[in-house]
Amino acid sequence: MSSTTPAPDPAVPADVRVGVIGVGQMGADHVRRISERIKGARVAVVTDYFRDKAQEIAGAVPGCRVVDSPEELIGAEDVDAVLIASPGQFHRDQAVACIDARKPVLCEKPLAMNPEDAYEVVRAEAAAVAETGTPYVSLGFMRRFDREYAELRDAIAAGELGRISLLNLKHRNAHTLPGFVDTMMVYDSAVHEVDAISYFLDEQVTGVQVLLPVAGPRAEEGQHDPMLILFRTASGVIVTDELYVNTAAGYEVRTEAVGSAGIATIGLEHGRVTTHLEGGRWGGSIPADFRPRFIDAYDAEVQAWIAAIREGANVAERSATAWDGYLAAAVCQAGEQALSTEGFVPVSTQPRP
Ligand code: ISE
Repeated sequence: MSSTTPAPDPAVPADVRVGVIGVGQMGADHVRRISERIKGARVAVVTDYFRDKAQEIAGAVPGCRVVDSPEELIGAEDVDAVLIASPGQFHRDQAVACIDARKPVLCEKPLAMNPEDAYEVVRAEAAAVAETGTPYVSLGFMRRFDREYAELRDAIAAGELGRISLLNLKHRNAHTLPGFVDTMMVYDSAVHEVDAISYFLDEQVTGVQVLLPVAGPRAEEGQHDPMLILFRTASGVIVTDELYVNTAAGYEVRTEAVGSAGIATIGLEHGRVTTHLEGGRWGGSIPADFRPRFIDAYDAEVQAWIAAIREGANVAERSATAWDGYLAAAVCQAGEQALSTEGFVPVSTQPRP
């Protein structure tokens, strides 16, 4: 430190040094978010399977360095907390490694690509909590931080809509990455609706049925797109979830809650509507993908995570937890089985440790 650089003020806690595993579409967005908008944190280390990409992302962040592996990042002295944004099949091992290193971790959904792996994370955290009293895992179900989701949940909880009979959900992407087959549509896309059902209704999904309509014009090999998933909850609510991941139009996520006293709809994000002065048309635009559509929810989720770490608060009280991730994986497993089964497939779960 030069003689002209003021000494750090001991009264102001240093920034949380975040290590980001995976700097593809989602991870790079989180690096920008932490670097530009999140208070009290900075990205200190990144790693990615594609080192060139990691170098490119780190190069835009002052003081950020690249390491060769998730293990090296998790063990790094200059990493206080870890954000996992790698592909879902790596999340179990990386989350368990963070728990073993006693470092708080925000793991992007899904927690794992099957309930057995997700349950391993739950068990590892339970053992760590028994020793330290501290939960370590926050799960990236960011829709819980969406303003409209929170408002709808409060309205349902307050009884404003009466007794809920149906939720009609729509989850539309403009396109998906190559290889995004049916099981990915369930574990990586529908997983958001699975968590949203518990979030809105405060109860668990007990059965799943999948209906495969006529394929859309852009369904890829191994993909039934669109797909209709039916969920049944413990109290008998039926949820319809239209998954359409190659619309080519844009990103639309909608919820309609049908109750005995009212019907509420969120996700009708129109933004600016323009009347075109020629051709007698009017219209607006559709977000390209989840990053612009849920930017505020992602920001709120990551800021809540960093604030909990800086305050020494219980991160599990500020976000979805490893247990929420396990329950979602168990429902997704029933959904995966329902892809090739007629009727509802029951959801089975392990006891909570
Ligand atoms: C992606 O991983 C996300 O989490 C998006 O929110 C979801 O809409 C998309 O389908 C997933 O692939």
